[in-house]
Amino acid sequence: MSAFPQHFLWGAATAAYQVEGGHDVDGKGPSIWDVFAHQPGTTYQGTNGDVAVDHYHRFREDVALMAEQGLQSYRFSLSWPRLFPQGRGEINEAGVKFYSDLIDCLVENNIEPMITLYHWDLPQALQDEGGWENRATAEAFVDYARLCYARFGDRVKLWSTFNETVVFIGHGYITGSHPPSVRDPARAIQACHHVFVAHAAAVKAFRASQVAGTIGFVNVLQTHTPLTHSPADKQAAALADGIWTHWLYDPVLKGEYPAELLAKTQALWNVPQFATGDEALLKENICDFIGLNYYKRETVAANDRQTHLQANHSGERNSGHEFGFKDLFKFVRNPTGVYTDWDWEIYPQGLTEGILQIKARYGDIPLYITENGLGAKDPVIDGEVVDDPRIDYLKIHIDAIEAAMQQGADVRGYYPWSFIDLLSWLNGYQKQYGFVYVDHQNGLARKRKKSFFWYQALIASRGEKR
Ligand code: BGP
Repeated sequence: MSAFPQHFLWGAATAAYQVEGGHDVDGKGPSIWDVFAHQPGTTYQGTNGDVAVDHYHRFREDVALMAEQGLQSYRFSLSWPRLFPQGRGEINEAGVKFYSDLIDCLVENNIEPMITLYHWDLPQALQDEGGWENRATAEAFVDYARLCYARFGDRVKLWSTFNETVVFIGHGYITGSHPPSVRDPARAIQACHHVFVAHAAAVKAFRASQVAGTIGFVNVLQTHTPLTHSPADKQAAALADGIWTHWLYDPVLKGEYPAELLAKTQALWNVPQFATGDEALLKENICDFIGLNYYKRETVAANDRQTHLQANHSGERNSGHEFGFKDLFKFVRNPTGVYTDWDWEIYPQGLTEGILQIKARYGDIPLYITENGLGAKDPVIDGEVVDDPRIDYLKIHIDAIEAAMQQGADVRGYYPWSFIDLLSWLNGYQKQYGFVYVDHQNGLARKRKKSFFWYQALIASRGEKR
């Protein structure tokens, strides 16, 4: 008997910029990713989401595939500039219609929609006014959220506000590899604070709305293991936990920042600066669940020098460099680890450990595994996509979730990344994650991979058949 209950949701995930395409059609405004990816040298071989896999025009075909696979839930994000081309003000009704039709199509096929309001594609018009560093962006976000609750809340019960602060703030404002390409920790901390304010205010607005559902926040779950037993490496791993995890989970699950770190950032840089009422807003609007995106763990060591991020975006092993913050910590290669071609360590136990760490720190909060998957160049044999490594990866991670549930964790759903092959932000279309292959040489034709049928059988058996 598996530990997965009848009501457990077996789903899959995507995000707007990575699948939709239609970047400038039917009144959509530009997002920061549209602008960024059009600048030379920002992404792998100049790839962008202008067309992506054209889900905007082919969503009915894609939902039919989801239904055939037996998906019970589909996690996707809304493009804010498709709904508000200028970020606020005038509504683009064509954009509303697109999402409304998509939601109807899902519901008709008994697939529960799970909406992410923000998966990184901020309207460029708001970036031009300062983006997340400008508190007014948080206010615009709440108006945008209200529109979504009003137009889609009659059919959508599962909502989350933000996807992965560590990535869009960390890369946007610290490493500089995502828009708006800033490298300044103090600015990162203030921008991140406005994200927490936007989140809490959107949770408050959700509860004041008519929507009969739940709202959460999605974070990266990454466990940190010290490279050695030395006190310095142990301290480095603890710091990585503090900055990478507690700083980003505490405000949404406890309504406050971790006190020790807060004292440090305020002494160092005088951030985050709170406006009157922020503390109460965070405290009073703890979200209903947390979404966890798990791909890998990091091995951590003490570090005495600053290194700029140079990640592996080509899929050629060892083409990146180790990365760290001076006097805090660095991420290093685990000498005994098993790695993907993009140098991400495959370590399913980290998912069990991470879930249990969240439970230990935040109590019995409901959890959804909102992303998990293997990025790979899939093998093609006689025209069939034989993605056995993906099946193996997903299987051992489902086992890991089950182990956490057997130890009392309240996990309610699993959303492999991704339903369909899509654009990987900085790695192009060659880093494949999907159950469905997209043939870029043949009009973006869809093709079921081996993993499509494997997951279909798993869902039909409610997790028994792995
Ligand atoms: C997460 C993002 C996804 C997705 C995934 C895989 O951080 O939420 O949007 O892209 O990672 O990452 P990558 O595409 O870099 O391999």
